[in-house]
Amino acid sequence: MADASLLQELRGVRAATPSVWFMRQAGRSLPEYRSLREGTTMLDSCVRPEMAAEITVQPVRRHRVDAGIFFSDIVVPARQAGLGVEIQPGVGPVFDHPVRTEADVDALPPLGDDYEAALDPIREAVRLTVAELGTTPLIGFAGAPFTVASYMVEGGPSRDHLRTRALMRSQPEVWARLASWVAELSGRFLRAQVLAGASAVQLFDSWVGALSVEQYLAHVQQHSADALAHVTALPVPRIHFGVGAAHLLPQMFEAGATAMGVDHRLRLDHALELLPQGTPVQGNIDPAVLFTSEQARFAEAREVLAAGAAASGHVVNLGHGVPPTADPQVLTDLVSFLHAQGGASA
Ligand code: 1CP
Repeated sequence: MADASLLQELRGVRAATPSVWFMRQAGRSLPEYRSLREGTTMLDSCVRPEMAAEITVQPVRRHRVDAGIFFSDIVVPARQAGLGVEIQPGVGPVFDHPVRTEADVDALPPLGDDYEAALDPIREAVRLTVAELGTTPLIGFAGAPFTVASYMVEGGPSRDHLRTRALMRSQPEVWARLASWVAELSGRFLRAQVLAGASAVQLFDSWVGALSVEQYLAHVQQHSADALAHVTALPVPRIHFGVGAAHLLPQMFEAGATAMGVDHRLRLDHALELLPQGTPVQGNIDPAVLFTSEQARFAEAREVLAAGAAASGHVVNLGHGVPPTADPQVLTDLVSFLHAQGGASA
């Protein structure tokens, strides 16, 4: 069977019609999500295979996007490994015991057979999703070591990731052990999804933009590479994405990506100048245009297509996730608009 257009673009082969999916396409912007989730906590919904599969398929059905993004969260692996973590509504992931000292790192659970077994509901959810999606590809994902470790060190969401960045500088060996643990945690979560049927992966290093190039190279890049190494032997494209991380694009690519996700702060043609020739890119419609006139929205979509036209492959996405307040109809109409445009091969 021929690859879906979206996978072709990720492999650097242009298709006749633009391909599109949205980060956070599942979730709170959809009424069918809110009603299905009622009475179930976010993290419990991630380990109920039927529910996770249904939530993953909802936006594909509704918006006709070209891929599903597996419904889960970057802290699900930590939870399955036995850490106390919840997603607090309106806040985000919150850990019971922040990891800040050498003793805290010593106390992290080993990632042995118990962890592999705890990933069974994830494998089952992926299998159900892939069966339901048919020819539409499923993108698996994991959080990158810096972003996941930041939640663990800070205890929850943080604006500046100060404690994490201080740990990196003051106790680099403690940081390195924590980041290695997360790389193994996330890497095995990624691999489980691919072996169960996901046909591409995205490594989310959402908060890595907080780091300088020097700090990234010294303390983070190798750990992200270790996470991605869990799937490099498998035949799936590997997208790497960060927010506000334009200054890190080449280094993030070198961590073992095959395609780069770009946020809305950097035009795709400028991103291409920073990346090795032939790198497929993903992005980067400003989520703010979901709240403007249709005319402004479609103008932005056209500009993004034009800026990506020179790439070997381009998958359209938003520059970051769908805000919970977005009108779902606006997303559906944006997908139809994009599909009506000729691709770069046309
Ligand atoms: O109750 C709810 O509905 C909670 C909202 C929610 C959802 C729907 C959270 C809490 N996570 C998710 C699902 C999720 N998270 C997905 C799958 C669905 C999809 O994309 O369609 C994915 C890929 C993630 C990944 C994720 N979680 C990231 C990386 C992507 C990004 O947005 O940068 C991050 C940083 C998280 C942490 C997180 N989880 C949830 C929230 C509100 C946050 C961010 C909190 C913060 O500001 O730090």
